[in-house]
Amino acid sequence: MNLSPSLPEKTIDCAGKPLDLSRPRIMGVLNVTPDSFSDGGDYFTPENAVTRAKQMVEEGAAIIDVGGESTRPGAAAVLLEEELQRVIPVIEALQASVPVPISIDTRKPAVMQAAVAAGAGLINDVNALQEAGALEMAANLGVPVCLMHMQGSPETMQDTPNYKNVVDEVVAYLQARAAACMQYGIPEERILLDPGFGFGKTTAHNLLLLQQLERLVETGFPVLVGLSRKSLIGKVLDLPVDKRVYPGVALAVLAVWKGAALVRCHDVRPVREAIEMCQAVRDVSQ
Ligand code: 9MG
Repeated sequence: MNLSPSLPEKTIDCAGKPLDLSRPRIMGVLNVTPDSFSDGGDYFTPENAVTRAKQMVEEGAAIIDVGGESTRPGAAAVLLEEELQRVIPVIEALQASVPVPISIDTRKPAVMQAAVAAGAGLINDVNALQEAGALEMAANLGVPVCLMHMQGSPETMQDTPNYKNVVDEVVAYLQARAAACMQYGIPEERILLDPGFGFGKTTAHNLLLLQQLERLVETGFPVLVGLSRKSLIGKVLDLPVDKRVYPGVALAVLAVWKGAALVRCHDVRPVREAIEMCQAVRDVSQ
């Protein structure tokens, strides 16, 4: 069911800006941090952030994800005031200058609240709304949420990732978090799920999750994946961050082929062209 009858089926309402998920879409990454693993410090001012966001929209991004706290392995947590100072001026500037929805990548309920007041239309929480007060906040704000799986926290998650069956556990965890959201009044139409590639997972765990992504797609929730420039590429191909574009495109295509609805990435143009080709093959009929 679609919550907004005026919107086409599979379109979600991101605080007044539609996000059409009837075909695979791209979420462009905009890190407003000094220390993110691949673009830390590049888009720190609202002016630079707007320039970069406009470029990503022109290249085909359907939504821009703004984050003010690095979630790379080993990253230290950021204080609330610091995170607010980083993201709110950028979201205000983007809201006025880009036509697509803006999502806020945060774990903190107070940041969710301020970001939505500033114009964000989707909450992207790598902690799946587990912080105290996050479920209530997201339910009250009335915007869609992306729930991501992470084992541990960014500070320690890559120390000893451990699962009996990574696919079973990730799917069960995300289904339980979606159920918790619905108990708090977040309708299922506003929930997206993300297996959290690189978040408390070995290379084998990441590869298994992508190999069996259909398992998550079969839950019926739109699936978001973030594989762009991640260390699993570095581990398999022994490549530094700035040489991971082509394998990142290949992984995005695989994810879309398996049913992913939204691909979070830095390199928007090549990923958009590749997934459009992939979709053309999927769509063709006699
Ligand atoms: C913030 N962030 C970094 N990597 C991510 C991923 O893979 N998925 C989502 N939803 N957010 C991410």
